[in-house]
Amino acid sequence: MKKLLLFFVVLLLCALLSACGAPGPVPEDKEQELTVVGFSQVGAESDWRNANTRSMQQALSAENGYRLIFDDAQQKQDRQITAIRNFINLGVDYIVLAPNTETGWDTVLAEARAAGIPVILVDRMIEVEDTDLFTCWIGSDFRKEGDTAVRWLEEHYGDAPLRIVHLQGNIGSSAQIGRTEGLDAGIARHPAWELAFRGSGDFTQAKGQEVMEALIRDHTDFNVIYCENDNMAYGVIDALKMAGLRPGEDAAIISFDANSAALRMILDGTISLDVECNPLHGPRVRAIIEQLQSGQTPAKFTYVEETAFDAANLTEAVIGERGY
Ligand code: GYE
Repeated sequence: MKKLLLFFVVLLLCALLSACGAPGPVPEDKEQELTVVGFSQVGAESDWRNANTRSMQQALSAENGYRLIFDDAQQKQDRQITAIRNFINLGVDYIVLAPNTETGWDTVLAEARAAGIPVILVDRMIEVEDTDLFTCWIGSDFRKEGDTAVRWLEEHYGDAPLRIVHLQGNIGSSAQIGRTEGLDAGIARHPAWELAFRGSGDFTQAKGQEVMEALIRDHTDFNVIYCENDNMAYGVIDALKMAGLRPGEDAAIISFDANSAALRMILDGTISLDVECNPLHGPRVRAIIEQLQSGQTPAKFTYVEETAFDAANLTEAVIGERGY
């Protein structure tokens, strides 16, 4: 009798569970319909990066027909190489790579090619012997971003003496290389522009603040701070304020990315110029995958449209529409 009762209890439980749609593994046939994408992301060093990750996760969601395998490399190339090898072993349909630095990709990308897995590059560029090692690239023109910042400096200061503090992003990344090249070209054209200091803040707020604090201890003889991203600019601003200096008045702050928090700082005069860098690559990558799936050939290189903001053109509406 006890056994019979137990049998009915188990039966009832099973019926209840299936009625509630208890979570279980995705049925195999459903799973097989999903396009599997391995995404090797640089890290989570900045607001730009986090907005980029969210954009990829939203675009390559299960509802849209994808299974996204996400790997955060914590700004380390060797971790990205390991992630790519894992994706190859898993037999993913596509690999999306946001490369930390430009060089050192030939071997692992040759392995992906040998496995027949297309590699789509986003954000930063790579330098490889054979460009057939990747299917295509989509991202920003970082040199153009640097040139935009320099043009603004020229328009506002002309040939006036400038002592520029330059906080670089992580060395060897396209974003650092292009933005640095732009500034170097400007300095070369203007004998009165001097580099007061140059160092890397690795694109993070904490490092930006640390580098700036160390610098201010000995020198305050600068009037422009060129920060290669917003998060480093936030760190710099905190360091200046703690030292009793007034960002925006004692030194103009130039930044890159144009996150909404930084744009607000343009409205209150803390940041002078923010060159836009668009992180919303998710839908673009999805469109590329759809092109490939329907047998089309996407453009090898696609640069996204970007602008720049200062007090003269920025409005509340721009900030409201931003979403990151
Ligand atoms: O500017 C910075 C991020 O590669 C464009 O990386 C990206 C840069 C971006 O950490 O905030």
